[in-house]
Amino acid sequence: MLIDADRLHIAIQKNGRLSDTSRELLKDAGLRLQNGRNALTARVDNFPADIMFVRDDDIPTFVADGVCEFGIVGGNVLEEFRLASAEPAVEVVAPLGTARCSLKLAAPESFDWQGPQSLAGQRIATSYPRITERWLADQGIAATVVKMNGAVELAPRLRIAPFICDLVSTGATLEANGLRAVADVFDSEAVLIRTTREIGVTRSALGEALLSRIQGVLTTKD
Ligand code: PRT
Ligand code: ZN
Repeated sequence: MLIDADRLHIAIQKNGRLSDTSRELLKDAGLRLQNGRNALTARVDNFPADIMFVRDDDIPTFVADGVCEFGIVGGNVLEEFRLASAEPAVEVVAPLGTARCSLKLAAPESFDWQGPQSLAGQRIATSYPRITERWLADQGIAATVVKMNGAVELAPRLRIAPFICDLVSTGATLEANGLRAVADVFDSEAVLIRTTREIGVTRSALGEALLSRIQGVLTTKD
């Protein structure tokens, strides 16, 4: 797609826990999307913007690279991206209050947890290695972090690692896998992000207009 200088490009998750609320927010802000569910992009027919439907993990990169001026992503994914980048050219412009969850350290239910020192020299499986490593450093604990891209809660059973650091909302998944949360590592919610790259006068003005519409929606929801 041609990235034209007089339109905004907004990245949202294609399918997943952020998709419905992201679409809803844009709709409540008055943006009418032309394409249906299965398209990879959608033109907005009453505002100069195009929507890109992507994997959530790609959203911070797209916004930092300036491919999209705006994006909606989980604070956890954004934080992991920031810790991985030398100069992450992205800023949070609005916390959205949706997709709330916490990255938690969990141990087998039967484990005699004595506090973070119980992790010394142990292995911890997670999809968020940098956030986990930062937390360990803050606690002054040396442990081995093992990156998994999914099914992290299976790690103890598969003997990959006795501990995990994973997202929790209800806690049902931990319980179903014989695990219990022992420490809070990072609290997350969906956030609206904007590129800090130079985007020119027209798109800057469009960005301000979009942001004020979104802030209007968020205020009425408070
Ligand atoms: O395909 P794509 O890469 O785009 O999506 P994804 O599969 O990586 O992400 P997705 O849609 O599962 O989650 C997107 C974002 O939603 C996450 O990055 C978080 O910011 C947020 N979120 C909120 C959650 C949860 N709640 C959540 N509960 N993400 C994942 N979970 C997992 C949790 O890890 C557990 O395995 O859902 C499972 C159920 O949780 P419990 O505690 O309710 O049992
Ligand atoms: Zn993802």
